[in-house]
Amino acid sequence: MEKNFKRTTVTSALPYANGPVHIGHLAGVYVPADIYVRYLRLKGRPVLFIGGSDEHGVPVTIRARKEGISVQQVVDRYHSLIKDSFERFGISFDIYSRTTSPTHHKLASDFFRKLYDEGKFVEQVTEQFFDEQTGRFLTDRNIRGECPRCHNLEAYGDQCEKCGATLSPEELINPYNAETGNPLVKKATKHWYLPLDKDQPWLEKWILEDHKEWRPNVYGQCKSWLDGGLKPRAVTRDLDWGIPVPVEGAEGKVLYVWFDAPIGYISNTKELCDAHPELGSWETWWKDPETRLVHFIGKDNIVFHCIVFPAMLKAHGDYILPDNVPSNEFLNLEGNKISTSKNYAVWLNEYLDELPGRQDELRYVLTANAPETKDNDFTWADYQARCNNELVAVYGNFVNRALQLTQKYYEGRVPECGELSDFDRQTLAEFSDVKGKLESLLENFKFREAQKEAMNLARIGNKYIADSEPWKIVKTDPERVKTIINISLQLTANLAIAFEPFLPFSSKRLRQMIAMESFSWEDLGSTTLLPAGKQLPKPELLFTKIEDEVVAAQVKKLEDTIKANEAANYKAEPVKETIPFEDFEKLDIRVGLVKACEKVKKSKKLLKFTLDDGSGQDRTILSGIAQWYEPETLIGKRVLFIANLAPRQMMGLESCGMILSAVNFDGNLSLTTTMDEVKGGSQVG
Ligand code: B3M
Ligand code: ZN
Repeated sequence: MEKNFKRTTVTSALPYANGPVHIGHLAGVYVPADIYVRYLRLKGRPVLFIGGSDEHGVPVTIRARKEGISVQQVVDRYHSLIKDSFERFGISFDIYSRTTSPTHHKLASDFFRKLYDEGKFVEQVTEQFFDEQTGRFLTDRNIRGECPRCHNLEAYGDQCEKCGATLSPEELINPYNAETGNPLVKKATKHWYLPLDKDQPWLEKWILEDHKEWRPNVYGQCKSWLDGGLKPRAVTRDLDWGIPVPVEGAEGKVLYVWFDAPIGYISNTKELCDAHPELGSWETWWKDPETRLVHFIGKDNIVFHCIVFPAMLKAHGDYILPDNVPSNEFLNLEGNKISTSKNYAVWLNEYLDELPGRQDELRYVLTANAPETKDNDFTWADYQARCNNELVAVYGNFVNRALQLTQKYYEGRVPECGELSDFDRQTLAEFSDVKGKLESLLENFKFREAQKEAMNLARIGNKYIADSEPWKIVKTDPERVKTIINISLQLTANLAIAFEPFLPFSSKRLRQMIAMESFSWEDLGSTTLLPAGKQLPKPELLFTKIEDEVVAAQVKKLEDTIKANEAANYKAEPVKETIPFEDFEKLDIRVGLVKACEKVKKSKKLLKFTLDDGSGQDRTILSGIAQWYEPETLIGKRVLFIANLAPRQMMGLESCGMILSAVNFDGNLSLTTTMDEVKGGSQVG
């Protein structure tokens, strides 16, 4: 149902303040939200863009205990890191606040209390796992124990990572606290539940009938929750970090993080509007039916934004419900899952430091490859290819040609546009419908397609200059060349507008290069943006290439992380069966001095060693370590070898013995040697 709204409240998921923001968050939530908001602002539509950090919940408390600092210190650190990175990256929030703010504590607490007073919750006492030594109740993920199926001793309360079984903490044998190792007991505790089962009928109508336009992934997830039948959900927890439950006798209990966090959107709007009366009352942005509410989120947050939060808003009364919840799927990284706990990610703060001034490059690639309908993969090779082949070679190249020719032929002054040829008209016609196309894509949250359309403008421009070849006719038909350059400059000005929501940094630079002081979205498609005679400053390059070394360094960083994780998780193979000493004595291990070493022809694996084994005669041994060592570098080294192994034929050569190497956890081989100088032929034992 199309409705005319007067204003839009845009929220983006509040990231947990337990680590920095990474490209997965950006692609899923913040870049699309920012594109949308920038577009609405350009259109002159009233909009607020609300962000903030989610500073409650269990993960921040775990991080604090691990690092031996207070939870407040953890959230302070990550809140300012995240806020600062978003700012540097051009995510144009109207406010970026936090859920530890006094405004939020009061608003969330009052929200709960109103529902409580009106009897909207059900109270229930249940038995939960409790650690008597720390005096804490535990969440499923913090409980470990023996898996009832495969007897893995480290299964989690919700899942066994060894056999893949989905578990509940009750099923674990000998459950213990994952952090402290303490055994757990069951203890009764009271909590407040939101009876979602009662909301089922109106939610079904509101989502399944009235919001068929929601993205299929969002609609589908809602449908499967609803089909499964909604159950009451606890909105309080036994925890000492969070917003205290404002009810007598609820000491030691706080609001569940997923109860307070979405209210954070409202609190942050209030904080903003209270400080800026010109924006009107915060209530207009949350309660007026003529306000459109849009939540940008990742796919793991769908149920909370489409079912739980609307049920809370409805229970409270007065509030509007979201009109759309554009949620993306996940972004992977070089074929692997992005993981905060495994430190496997491209972190925004590091990207900004390591590739300074390249915000738009990342924004471009994340949108071009956005996981709008399915999970997608970010690779550095694709990043480089898109930057170099699209931003530099298409957009940058067109702009640069238009501006350079203006300098060369007209000393930087915009030439007059003369009579149009058929080709000019055809080019301008291709151009004129771009505004409509972009608008319909952007309004329907199809950012990937929309950015493609904007890039298409630059392709049209490139083709226009290439086909009209002004450099060939500049002497013979100067009037025609003026028209060609004029049109190219008008197209350039259009690009600065079309790309503004997507690539705000380069758009701004481009506007400076064409001395365009003011502009609006409505100008898009116009061919008279730059008046003839206007003096343009000296142009610079809009984009520069991403060099191979830059990409190689980023790929190496990720590979190093994977290796570090593998090393951290490495468990040595179980020791083989015990043998008597006499069996060991049968082996004759010795030191050999490498006299010569070379590659074995036609073999990728083998090196041929010539050893001084103390016998006065050279000994030849072939060893499969060519992948790890350059043969020349081994000459003069002492290696350990088994001297009494029966000779073997390999690649037409006889190998007399076996050189010993250690096999690292990652499969890499390392030759063994002695600490001190030892003569060839010395026995090892
Ligand atoms: N902090 C979860 C997340 O970052 C949560 C979002 C809250 S939005 C109200 O995925
Ligand atoms: Zn198991």
